Amino acid sequence: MSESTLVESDVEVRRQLRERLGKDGLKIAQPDEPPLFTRTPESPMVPMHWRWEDLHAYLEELGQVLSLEPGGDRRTLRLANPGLEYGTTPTFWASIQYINPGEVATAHRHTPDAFRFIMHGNGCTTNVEGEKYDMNEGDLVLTPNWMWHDHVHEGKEPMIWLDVLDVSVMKKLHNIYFDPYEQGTQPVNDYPETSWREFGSGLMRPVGPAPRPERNPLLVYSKAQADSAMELAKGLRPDPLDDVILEYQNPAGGGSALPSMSMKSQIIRPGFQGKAHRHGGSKVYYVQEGSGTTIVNGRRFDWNKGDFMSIPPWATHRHLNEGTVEGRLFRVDDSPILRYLNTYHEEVLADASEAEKQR
Ligand code: GTQ
Ligand code: FE2
Repeated sequence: MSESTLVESDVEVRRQLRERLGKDGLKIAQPDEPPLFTRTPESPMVPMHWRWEDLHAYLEELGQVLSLEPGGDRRTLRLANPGLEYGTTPTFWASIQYINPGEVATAHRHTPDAFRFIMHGNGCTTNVEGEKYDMNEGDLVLTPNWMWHDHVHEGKEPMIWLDVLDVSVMKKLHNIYFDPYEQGTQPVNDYPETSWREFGSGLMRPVGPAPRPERNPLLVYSKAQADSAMELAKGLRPDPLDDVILEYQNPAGGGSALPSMSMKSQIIRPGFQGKAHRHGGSKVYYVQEGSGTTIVNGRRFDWNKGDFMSIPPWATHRHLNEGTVEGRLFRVDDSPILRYLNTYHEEVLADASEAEKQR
């Protein structure tokens, strides 16, 4: 028998086995399946760049035409990846929430961890289990899983913020739980902003045993503190990949602020030419201020204030700034999950030209 006949008969044998085995809930590998064990990660997620001018126009429209009540009492514009069936990345949904003055996003709790990074406006408060926090531009507020939360807008202008939930991975794990609260909103504790008053300095903490790191005791990170930390970091040796970069840390133990999500602040200064690199996991960037450029798999994203970008797993990318103003990026990535699984890998490329060829 010739080799090609052998191969053809193998294909036929496997096809016939597929029929029979399938009825018993069994499978064997088929030749037409895409390979699972690729040398390096392959992802159907595509690099994305959303421009603020487009997002803003849609948001203003949604603010007019969508009421809050259906759809879980939230008005959100979700950043979807056309390569994925679900999510902004395999781990997250990043959405932009829009709330009009006087509106109430009613209380509930859910298993996905969430955070908000405030983009525009003021006067809206969020209540996380009785701790009521003002939300001002550039603040980061956490809603760790299963904590009750509601948002009440007492200000005069619409408010816009970024929400990120680790809902793609939670859905994959079939681990979504959700409870609505009996009332619309929660009562406020006698001593509001407790977590902030206890742990917000980042330097001091309440006396007694050290808090356990599993549950971040701090719910809010202020813009002012992040800004001063970033100013200090400008005096450090530039990071060859990310220029100036710091992580929002869990003050108990120093890990990421949430178990699945690492939030970071980055400044790309004029003249910076970052090294091309790739790593496991996915990330989403929000351009907090200024402008710059990120080249992802050979596609050039010239970003400006208010834009969003997403980077797929193992995509080659580098940051640069050919302009005259600093670019300030807020970012979330899922590196804590991969690190927990002892499989976070990063590669810095000496020569990006080959890897950067448009894929
Ligand atoms: O504000 O509680 O974007 O529960 C998605 C789900 C926001 C929220 C989202 C949510 C929220
Ligand atoms: Fe929520």
